[in-house]
Amino acid sequence: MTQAAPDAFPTLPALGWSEFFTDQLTTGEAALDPLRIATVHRARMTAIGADGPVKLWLPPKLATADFAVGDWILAEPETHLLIRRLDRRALLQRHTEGARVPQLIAANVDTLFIVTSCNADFNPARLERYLALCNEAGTRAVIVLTKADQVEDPAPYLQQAAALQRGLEVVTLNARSPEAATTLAPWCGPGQTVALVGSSGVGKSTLLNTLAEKAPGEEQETGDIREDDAKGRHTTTSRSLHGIKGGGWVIDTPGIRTLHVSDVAGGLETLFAEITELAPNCRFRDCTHGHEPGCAVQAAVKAGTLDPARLDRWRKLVEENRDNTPVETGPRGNRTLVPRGKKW
Ligand SMILES: Nc1nc2c(ncn2[C@@H]2O[C@H](COP(=O)(O)OP(=O)(O)OP(=O)(O)O)[C@@H](O)[C@H]2O)c(=O)[nH]1
Ligand SMILES: [Mg+2]
Ligand SMILES: [Zn+2]
Repeated sequence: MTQAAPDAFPTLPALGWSEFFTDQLTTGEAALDPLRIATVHRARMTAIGADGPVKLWLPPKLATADFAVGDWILAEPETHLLIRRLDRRALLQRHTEGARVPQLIAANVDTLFIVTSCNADFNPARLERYLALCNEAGTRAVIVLTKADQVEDPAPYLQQAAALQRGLEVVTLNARSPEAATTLAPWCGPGQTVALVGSSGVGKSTLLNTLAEKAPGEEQETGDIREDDAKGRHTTTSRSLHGIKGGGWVIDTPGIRTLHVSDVAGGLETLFAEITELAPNCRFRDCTHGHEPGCAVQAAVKAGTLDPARLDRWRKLVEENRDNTPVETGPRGNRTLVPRGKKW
């Protein structure tokens, strides 16, 4: 009753709608409602439109697995029957062990907040995996270091994270404190969409509750972590979209156990730009930067300008990506998975 109308009824641009989506509409679709997917469950989906939240009806031929939180769809205004999904501006997805189709993390995200904590969760090799996935999707990445209030000095974590990719933005915060919203404000605001990803227990849902200023009872559930290794208990089990108090939208996701890389060759090139840029100076065009003579990358390691641990991690990710990525065989677009050595 006391809810302010502007919050309850966002305009389409405030919801993230842009010309990219308008351009996809055909004349026959003018009477349909554009809606943004807010939750995806096995048998049901909800969306948010200019008139607030709605429950969608799915025609039998459509499966919820084909939709991501953040997607724009068109629905019939009266019945909320889903007609079709609009093309995505960006899609964050990952390949999971044993599954043929990738798992959709979130769609039409402007900024991905890769969340880790100033504790035992912090792991440069794991963060690099998230960065590769994010680069591949063409999405801006920000590393968010939570639990800064739990350590004397968060600066060493910040420095290590900032070194993982050229120009990478890193922030430290206390996800429980309202100040966290101010720290993240540069990436939020009307029309902006951010998503939270990371291990279980790093504080994604805590941060969401702070950003959305959720009232008691409407909060995302949070869970405590194990004392010994800082691991969470996988409290959040589905993805969902929520309004940020100062404008914009935030997507909460379940904690990821293991992030495999697949189909992210371009993302790895950006992540490891300092290695990518040295490669043309190697004597051999197909240099593996191992023991070849005239290797510019090995020369950089010897000169102390490239961390050998970073080169080891580059090699591991490039090999894993090659092992897991389908290769073109035969007609264009006819992609099959050719196992090479170790599989997942
Ligand atoms: N002191 C402190 N505690 C935090 C911070 N962020 C999160 N926590 C606590 O860490 C625990 C885990 O937080 P959640 O928000 O449930 O973590 P999550 O990332 O959503 O975890 P999953 O849903 O399991 O993936 C809770 O007890 C939070 O109160 C922080 O910045 N500082
Ligand atoms: Mg959670
Ligand atoms: Zn080389």
